[in-house]
Amino acid sequence: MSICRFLKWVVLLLVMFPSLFDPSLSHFDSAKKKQMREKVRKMFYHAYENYMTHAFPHDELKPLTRSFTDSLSELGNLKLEHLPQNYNGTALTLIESLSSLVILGNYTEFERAVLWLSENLSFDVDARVNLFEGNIRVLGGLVSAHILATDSKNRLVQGSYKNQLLDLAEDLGQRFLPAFDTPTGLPYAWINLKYGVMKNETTETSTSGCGSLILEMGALSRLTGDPKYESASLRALRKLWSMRSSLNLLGTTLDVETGEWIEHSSGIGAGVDSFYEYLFKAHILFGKEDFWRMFHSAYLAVQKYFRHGPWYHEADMRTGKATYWQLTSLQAFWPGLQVLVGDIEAANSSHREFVHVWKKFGVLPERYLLDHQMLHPTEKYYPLRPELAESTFYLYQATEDPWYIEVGEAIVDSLNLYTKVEGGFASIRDVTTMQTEDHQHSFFLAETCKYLYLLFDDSFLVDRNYIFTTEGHPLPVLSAWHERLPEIYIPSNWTYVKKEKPKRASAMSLQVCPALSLNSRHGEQLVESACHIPDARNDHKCFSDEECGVDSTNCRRRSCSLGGYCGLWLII
Ligand code: DMJ
Repeated sequence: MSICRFLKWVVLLLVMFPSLFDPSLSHFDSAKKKQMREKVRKMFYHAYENYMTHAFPHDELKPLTRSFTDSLSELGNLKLEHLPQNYNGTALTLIESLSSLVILGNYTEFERAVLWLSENLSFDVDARVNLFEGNIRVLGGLVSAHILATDSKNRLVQGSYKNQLLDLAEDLGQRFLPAFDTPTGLPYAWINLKYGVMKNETTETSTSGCGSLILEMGALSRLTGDPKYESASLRALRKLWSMRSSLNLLGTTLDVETGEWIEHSSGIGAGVDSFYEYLFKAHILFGKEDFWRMFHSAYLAVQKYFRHGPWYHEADMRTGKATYWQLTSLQAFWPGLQVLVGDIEAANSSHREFVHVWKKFGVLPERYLLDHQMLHPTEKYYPLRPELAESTFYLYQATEDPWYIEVGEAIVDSLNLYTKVEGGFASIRDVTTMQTEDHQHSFFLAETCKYLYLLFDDSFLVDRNYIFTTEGHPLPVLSAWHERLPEIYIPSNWTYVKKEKPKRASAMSLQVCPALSLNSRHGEQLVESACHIPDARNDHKCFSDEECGVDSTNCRRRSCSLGGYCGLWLII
């Protein structure tokens, strides 16, 4: 080939495949991500279209029998035993799909869905709804979709949209308020959307049931200008926080009338998980110092009393003594939260353990007994939960380590292999037999597919500053919603992290271990995570002490062991 012809080929290739010559992204990586993104898109539509065909406007799809369940009234109760007779659903899965449709770029379907809901949805229904679930799935879905629909950048819904989703959200918020009418301000766990709190309603609720309302209710207040939603959820959160022990630990269940703890043991999983998440995310969204202070103490207490290496067990809030040594699939969200905080090394090491368990069983079992190294006898199920995909997405955003893409691929492959059926995606009843169950949970569309898609294609986040609610619904970080927005807090949102050198992990970490603040090189302030270890190598191993950062529990410098692992053992 003549030199001229060769150069012509090079130019042609450059024009057609620019990523071939992009040193930051190999062609292989970008092609792989594109291929995976398309696989996830197909998964989403397989789930969505089956729901629309066989279940809509009911709540959730039963993919094996291609029928439906009006499960909103029993959410939070996996057995769905007492479904009411005269409630016909509120299109829950459609509401949960709205923000995912936008992220997948399907504005036409988003607009169609918004208009349908605007004209047909009513919450004047005789359905007893779990306040926590109703808040994160329905209120969060509507508020987020309203913001996406009206965002001046997007203008996703043309002409005929007159804030109906916000009106619906406000109507729902009003219906939630009677739940807060207790002597403590802690809300009842269950509320009938038509009749309010039922006679003889249980007074038992969970920590997350009281502490995970502030993002959605706060956003509703900011959007409507009516402070009562934010006030009610804030009062509940403050009361809950006042019930912490001297170790800064909380229990799992409590009584809303008396304000007494019922279950003193707790961890970072079921019944508590999103309480921690919302303290931190409320700080990002609303900027209040208070949220940060609560989160900071709570986070350090978790690291001190629950963490055992990469694992998190449960402990008694009064003594800090370990109670249950169990891994639960809900705990897998924690590394994602740690990425937001800037504790990347801790995030990476526990994420790896969850991946190990996922690979061992093919999916994550609901509960695994760490002390006996066996599955919990009755909780062997996997209901299409998103948490591992969520953490994988956050870790990839923070590190750009291609290993996380491989993890995402493994998750996608197992979901397609074990849970995909002709009529949608089915939950797994027992991970040892992979027997399926007739339920496609709405969070599969709101979260599982969304986080997997964002892992492979984050274009939705470019030039946007969003945080995700615990149900995966995006809310914008707006200075107008901030009590106080000092400059350093702006990059605390992880969307900023990836644009910087990986060493500038998160401004938040500065506050986790404030004593070990910054080095200044070339006059530039490095906002390096106090707990950060560079995570760019495939084997995740360290070569020197400097690479190991600082332990977030006690703010001591970690060292690199002979085997190449970071830890505190050499300096204790
Ligand atoms: C989701 O509904 C939310 O993420 C919630 O906080 C707990 N987990 C489920 C899905 O597993």
